[in-house]
Amino acid sequence: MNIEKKKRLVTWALAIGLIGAFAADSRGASSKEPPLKLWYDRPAGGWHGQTLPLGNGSMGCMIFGGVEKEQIQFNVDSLWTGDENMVGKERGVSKDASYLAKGMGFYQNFGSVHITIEGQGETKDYRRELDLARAVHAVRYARNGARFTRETFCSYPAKVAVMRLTANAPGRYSGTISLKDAHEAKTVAEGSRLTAAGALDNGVQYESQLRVFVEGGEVKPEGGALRFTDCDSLLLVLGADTDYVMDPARKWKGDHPHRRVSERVRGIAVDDYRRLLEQHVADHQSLLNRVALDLGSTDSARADLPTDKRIQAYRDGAADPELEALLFQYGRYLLIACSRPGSLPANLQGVWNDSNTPAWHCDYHTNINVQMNYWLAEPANLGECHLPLFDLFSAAVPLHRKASLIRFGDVPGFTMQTVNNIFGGTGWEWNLVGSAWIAQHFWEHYAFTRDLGYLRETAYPYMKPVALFWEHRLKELPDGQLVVREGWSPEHGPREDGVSHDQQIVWDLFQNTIEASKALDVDDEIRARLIDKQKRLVGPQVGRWGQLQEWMADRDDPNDNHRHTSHLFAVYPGRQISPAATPKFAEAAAVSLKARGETGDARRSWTWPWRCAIWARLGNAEMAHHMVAGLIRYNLLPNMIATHPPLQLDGSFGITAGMCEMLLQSHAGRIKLLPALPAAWPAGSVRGLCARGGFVVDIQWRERELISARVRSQVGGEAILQYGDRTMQLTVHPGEERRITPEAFDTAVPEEGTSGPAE
Ligand code: FUC
Repeated sequence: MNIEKKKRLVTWALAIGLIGAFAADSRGASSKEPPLKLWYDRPAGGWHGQTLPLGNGSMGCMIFGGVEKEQIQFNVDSLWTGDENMVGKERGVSKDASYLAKGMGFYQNFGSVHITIEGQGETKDYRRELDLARAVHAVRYARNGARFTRETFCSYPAKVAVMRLTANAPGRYSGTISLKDAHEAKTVAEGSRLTAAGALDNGVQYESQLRVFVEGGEVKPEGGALRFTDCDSLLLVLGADTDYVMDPARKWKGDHPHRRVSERVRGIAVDDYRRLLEQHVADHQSLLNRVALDLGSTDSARADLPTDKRIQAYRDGAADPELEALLFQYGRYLLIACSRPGSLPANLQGVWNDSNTPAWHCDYHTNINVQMNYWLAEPANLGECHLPLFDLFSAAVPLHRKASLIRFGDVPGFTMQTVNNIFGGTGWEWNLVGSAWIAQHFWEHYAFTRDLGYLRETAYPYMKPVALFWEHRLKELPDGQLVVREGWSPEHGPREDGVSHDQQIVWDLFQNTIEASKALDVDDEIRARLIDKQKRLVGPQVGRWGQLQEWMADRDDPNDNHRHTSHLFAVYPGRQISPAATPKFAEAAAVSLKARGETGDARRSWTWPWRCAIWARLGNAEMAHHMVAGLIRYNLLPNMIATHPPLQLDGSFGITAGMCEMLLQSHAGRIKLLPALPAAWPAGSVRGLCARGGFVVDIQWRERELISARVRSQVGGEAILQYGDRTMQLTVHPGEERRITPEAFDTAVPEEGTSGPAE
């Protein structure tokens, strides 16, 4: 930055310091967050891409919003066919789809609630919306002289979905309600309750119950359904569960869900709606409101368009920073809706699925997808939502260990195959570095929270055996260097030694395990061995056209637009390559990424977010933003969920993570403010992003320059803050918040702290 620019920045920062502080003080940073609503002027025409998602971690609902026919399709995360899939494991490397289908099983559709509403006359002023700020879905319309409102939410504290139908005139609701089980279990109607219970072929038992309360009029059973007549309002309470428990020692099976589901729907009365709603909104906002993002405003005519038309306008070239901010918060909203403490982790479709044979089993893919689902959790201030990932993968360790012994002989530790179910079952192609990539997540939760108890009890017990597996399995080359044997650059290329993706993940695993053992002050000997082995790993290599090689042999094709960018792991989500510490490799990574292009196979739900984060780490703000735009242009459904196709939630979660990397980075021993701020976001603010070391950061900027930042920490600590090419040393005491203005940064930039490889 030249001196003139710096002076202007300082004067300006001082001049508006007061204004900045004023705006910042109401909610910690600017409170100018755009409305967080998706809305449509017609009901969903079909489930895929049009219905709107609600969820409470375990339970997911997709709402259609029809006027005469409403439908709530619902799921519970543990309704799966399949088993521990041990037979498959004996086959080792296998592409046999039939074995995959058998033991792997599929995530199942649970069922749907259908409401028919009798009435005549033309429908006017129809609107359905999803309010991300409250996690409430609403349908509004006018008909036959009355205004109708329908609100739905899915409550984490109450563990039920709730729908309330009201009108501003009495007696307007007559019709039927039915509960359709997706496995054809019979629905029993009794009083004002519908119950459907059954069991899957693998023995998983499940039950759903719907209770209906009416005001005015009456409700009574009719066949296997309920009929309501002349009601002023209706309240529907839906509970559903299975007998799954996340415990292999109990064969993944607990009590029949009947009692639990009955209790959930029983405790509720007709006038409980307000209480349930308030409790739900407070719970949701305790997570959602931690982060606010303002990327600048959109022309109001465009911002007011129904969301599907607004996405189309964006595709046609209209700038819409508010839509980009909405996309950011949607990723956070969706993670809150499908991954809460006690639930299973988010699968390929989060928790939303209307099929009993969904694409890719709707599973946990460990070669990019499940990891990308969780990239946002820590930086976007949703650390608790990360926990279900640790729960399931920790519970699966005995199975993964058993499978690894069968496949690899007498090895320490464990790894897994590419696809994983909820019973510790794993199938299709050994993903040798799968467990090491999952181990990175265990480490990251500690890196962000500095929770030593968690590191000791949860993370390190997972990381250490994985590190031992790799210590044992590496192959020594004649020159003493170490390679991963028979690896695979995911879904791209043959099995061979020294694949870059594998080398980089093992490097990352060793680095994290070394740091973890140091933090816990344990396993000195293992640490010394890992330090030695990490140094001897074959490192990144620059190939003949200046690219970062995907394999040890220099055979990358510059015209290859394959979707995976596995050899760029070291840039993101790894930390082995960075522009400051390893500039030549960073340059080569940019050459490789550029060559992958953005057409054909490069257009997938998850390709844009990964590339966004990599470009952000490489400091290329415009390319990072181009990736945000690419996702919106080519891979967003009308309901704003990312599509592979079909819908795949990794893209929705990943883009939030990528945008975090554009605004704040903390992987290289320092906290970088606005490392990749694009021209499209000249002024704005973000409140509540997390940085490694236990810091929470707010940033305000104007004319693409920092105005002020706030850094706070519950645990306290020291950090180097960087803005542009200037740094400052910061100490934050536990519970303290520090306000920083641009003039606090010194010009001197100390060497960036990293243990990256020599170039
Ligand atoms: C990986 C990817 C595919 C898809 C699948 C679910 O195998 O290569 O593109 O996302 O996961």
